[in-house]
Amino acid sequence: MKLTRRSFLKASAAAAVMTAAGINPKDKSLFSTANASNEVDKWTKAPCRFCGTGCGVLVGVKDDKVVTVKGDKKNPVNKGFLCVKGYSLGKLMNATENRLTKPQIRRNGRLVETDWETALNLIAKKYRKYIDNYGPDSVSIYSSGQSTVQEGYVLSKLMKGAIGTNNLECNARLCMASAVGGYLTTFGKDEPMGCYDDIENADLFFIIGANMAECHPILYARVVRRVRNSDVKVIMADPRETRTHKISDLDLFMKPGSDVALLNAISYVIIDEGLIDEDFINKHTHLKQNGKEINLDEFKSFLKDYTPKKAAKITGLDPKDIRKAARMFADPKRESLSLWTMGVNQQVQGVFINNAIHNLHLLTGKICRPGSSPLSLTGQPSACGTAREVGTFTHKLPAHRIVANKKHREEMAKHWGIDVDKIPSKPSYHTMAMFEAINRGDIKALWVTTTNPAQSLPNFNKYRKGLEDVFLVVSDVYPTETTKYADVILPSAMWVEKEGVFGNTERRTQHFEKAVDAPGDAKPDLWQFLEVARKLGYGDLFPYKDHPEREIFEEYRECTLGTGKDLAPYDAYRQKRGLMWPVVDGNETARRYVAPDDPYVKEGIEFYGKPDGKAIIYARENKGPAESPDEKYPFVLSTGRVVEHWHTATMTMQVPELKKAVSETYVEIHEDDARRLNIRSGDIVKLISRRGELELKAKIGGRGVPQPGMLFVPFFDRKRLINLVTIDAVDPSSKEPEYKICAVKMRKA
Ligand SMILES: Nc1nc2c(c(=O)[nH]1)N[C@H]1C(S)=C(S)[C@@H](COP(=O)(O)OP(=O)(O)OC[C@H]3O[C@@H](n4cnc5c(=O)[nH]c(N)nc54)[C@H](O)[C@@H]3O)O[C@H]1N2
Ligand SMILES: Nc1nc2c(c(=O)[nH]1)N[C@H]1C(S)=C(S)[C@@H](COP(=O)(O)OP(=O)(O)OC[C@H]3O[C@@H](n4cnc5c(=O)[nH]c(N)nc54)[C@H](O)[C@@H]3O)O[C@H]1N2
Ligand code: SF4
Ligand SMILES: [Mo]
Repeated sequence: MKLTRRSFLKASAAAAVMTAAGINPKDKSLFSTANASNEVDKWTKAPCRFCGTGCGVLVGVKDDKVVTVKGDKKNPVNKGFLCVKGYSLGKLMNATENRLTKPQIRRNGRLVETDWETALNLIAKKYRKYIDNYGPDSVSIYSSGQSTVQEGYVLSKLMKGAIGTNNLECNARLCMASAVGGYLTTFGKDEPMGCYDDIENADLFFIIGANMAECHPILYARVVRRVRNSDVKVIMADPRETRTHKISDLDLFMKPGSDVALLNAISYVIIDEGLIDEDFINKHTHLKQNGKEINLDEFKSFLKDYTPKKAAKITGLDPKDIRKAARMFADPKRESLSLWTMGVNQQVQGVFINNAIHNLHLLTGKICRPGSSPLSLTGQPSACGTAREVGTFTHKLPAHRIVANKKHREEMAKHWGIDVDKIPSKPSYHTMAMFEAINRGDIKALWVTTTNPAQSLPNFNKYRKGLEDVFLVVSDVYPTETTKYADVILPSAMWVEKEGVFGNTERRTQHFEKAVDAPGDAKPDLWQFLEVARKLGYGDLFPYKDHPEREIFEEYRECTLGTGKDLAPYDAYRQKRGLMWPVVDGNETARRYVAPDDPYVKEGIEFYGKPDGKAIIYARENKGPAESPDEKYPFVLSTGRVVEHWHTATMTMQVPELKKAVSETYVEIHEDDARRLNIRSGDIVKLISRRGELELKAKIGGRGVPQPGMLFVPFFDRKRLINLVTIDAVDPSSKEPEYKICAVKMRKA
């Protein structure tokens, strides 16, 4: 490991990352589109369409075609670099042969092409009929962290303000909900206090449950660059070895689902060895266990169940490594930055693990200063901007408001010019419950936009019937697993075929203009929503005319002012490379909760999400996963990603280089298990869980190596649906599914 680390770091950071990100730096083919040309009519700026990093892209357009894309050197996120997916955006925009270009409706069981008027009238007629006959809760919309801010705002207004139902959810439930739960419970407000600039200021990176090399390559590049300074250390906590480990100084290959035990043990050592910042703890925190206030001594005695020795039994780690990790993290000379993603969030203990990560920062006071922060990495390009900030969840209202809060409902009712009673005060269904309600027939109509649930929901066998029976509208850009079940398919414009705003991990709100026309009759999602809203008779609430994207954004912006997530006027985003909210008096905020950065804080640090300005250190027990391996199902199955593909790969499979690089999914197996079961790389094996089964190729060694007893399957392959096997158990508070852990057996097929 160390040798690779040294040689990895010796290469230029950019080249190292490109290799980790699957790009051969010498291969220029991806960097230009099929009809590449040096001549362009215009360049427009946009955030990348893929991950939540939010890299800046310059889009070169000629004759209404994207002819080239390049990294935007002026964008502080990526300073001109892009990963393999960012570079492929040009090809993606030109790969129109498989695009949906005409609306379709189902007639006598078959999907047939139609015109927009017929398709939209049908949707309005059905939605109206169900609302009138069965009430507003009989209809629903399932949206996305890839929807624009404007799309999300209109959906919220349509569902909550016009129709009067909280049946609005989005795929960020499958992704960021546990991170939201962590920030909310610990700090009283959602979203990170830190920013990417913390990477250049950190001396210790604690990367837990994140494969940054493949999933956040440009942030990984920034970490790699920082790590080349030999004093900077990296701790990796992941049960599986990944490309990200190339920079690791201390590997914690703990048992899947033992994160809380590991983190509690680190807290134990921090307190036991006197590495805490007692002044910080007294001034800025209080402690809680099971809803009751406790003091530091009581917290200490709670942690006695997690001494490194005891935790070693749960995690399978060497107690010495746990101590070492604690000392490295808490070293007063170091600024410590925690980074995590789905390895943490996608567990039934997701919120507790988030709390336990925050604890490390609160115990040591390593927070709210350059280089020290708990920075949760966001998955989708606008999971923050749209899903979390606008709030396209059942329990939320725009600008971090919640439906259960009377004042929040009143504020939004006033803002929307509606009767406050229109907005139901109780959340209805979180995502998995919504699909259960669809199964039961309680929800009769579902509109899916910018997400592909038939491939991405866990335990899909259970939810198929519902999708077959419900009146299903799907807005997408390609035919997908989900469009198979559709009654209406709406061909949609994507990325720079429309105008919008995304919000990334570091609270940076970024604008993109329409650069080219969508192919065929494809239309922007926003236009679709507004048309149907008007056809449903809510035209008065949606009066936007000349420039809907701007008018909607300004309307949304107004309700962010004074809430702590203040946005700037639309034109500021058109000009700038994004701004980090809160933006007050034209100034963005790099770090929240601390003066003078945060305009909401007068002096020092104040966690103003809590009434007393103090964050909470939680005593959280380690309970483990919903389904542990046993004699019958002896393996832990984990699922996730590869750098070349985006989720269900509808888009990345259109780019020949990406398709060729990884054309089908596989199961990673540790060599000891493979030997024992006489399985070789390339053999077809069968994975069987209590819920479903799947045949796929075995892979031993390579970019990911799970620990013995663990298997890992990327979920991008629509021909081999691993979500027939996964479990739909959810975290009891965030309702995020446990994609990372379920029990399976494996045999040669
Ligand atoms: N190339 C690419 N990039 C993407 C995406 C994509 O589809 N493709 N999607 C974006 C989105 S929406 C998201 S959410 C992010 C996801 O980004 P990541 O979370 O980084 O990616 P995953 O592969 O889902 O899982 C991360 C790691 O969790 C580990 N893990 C499994 N079980 C456990 C456990 O019990 N504990 C811990 N600590 N770790 C565990 C796995 O071994 C894996 O290495 O990526 C974003 N970026
Ligand atoms: N087994 C397993 N399953 C998982 C996960 C896991 O780790 N393991 N991770 C979960 C997570 S974190 C996430 S975020 C989800 C993601 O799951 P999904 O959201 O279902 O996956 P995507 O492929 O991103 O789906 C986006 C869809 O929108 C379409 N699209 C693209 N642009 C536009 C547009 O502008 N308008 C419209 N209307 N459509 C557009 C694309 O073609 C695609 O079909 O998957 C979850 N599922
Ligand atoms: S790191 Fe993410 S945002 Fe940046 S280019 Fe790659 S996919 Fe796009
Ligand atoms: Mo995600």
